[in-house]
Amino acid sequence: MDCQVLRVNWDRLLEASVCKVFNSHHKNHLKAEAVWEQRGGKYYYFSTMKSSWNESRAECRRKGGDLVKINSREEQRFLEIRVRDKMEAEEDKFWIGLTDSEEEGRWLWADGSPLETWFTFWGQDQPDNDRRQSPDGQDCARMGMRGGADDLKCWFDSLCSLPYKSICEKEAGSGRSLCECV
Ligand SMILES: [Ca+2]
Ligand SMILES: [Ca+2]
Repeated sequence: MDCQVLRVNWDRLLEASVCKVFNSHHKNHLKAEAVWEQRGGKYYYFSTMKSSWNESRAECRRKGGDLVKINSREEQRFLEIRVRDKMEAEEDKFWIGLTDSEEEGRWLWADGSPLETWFTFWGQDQPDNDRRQSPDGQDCARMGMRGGADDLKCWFDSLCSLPYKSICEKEAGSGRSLCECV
């Protein structure tokens, strides 16, 4: 075998190994991606793990997203229906990326943008910063009405430290790779 042939064979072997690793990684990636639901330009992940608002947010970020920010009535409608299907009890609501923990009454989305007062879906008499559970009041928002929400209004301010399910969101396309080896 001359040097040229050996080199070609070596290159092919190397390429095959690299592709094998790459493809296996890619398959795992696609598998992980499969639990995210795609809608419009976004992916949503409905976590069944219950944790505090802060922990839920950290978990969304570890997954490459953040707690959901709701930008349109259509998005609210989609989420309201999905959450309704997933709720197992009336209090089984899902954290969303909305908090007034920095300053009482000033609601911010997780990305720091303010909640527009004309674009809210608070449930009846919410937010009420109810202090019965804790003197801290209620500074984090959950959503969901098991029986369906009147005019999509199903946000509730709740005690941030309580463990609940959550909705993560990320941009479609983020963290994805294309395999060109096969
Ligand atoms: Ca509050
Ligand atoms: Ca409340």
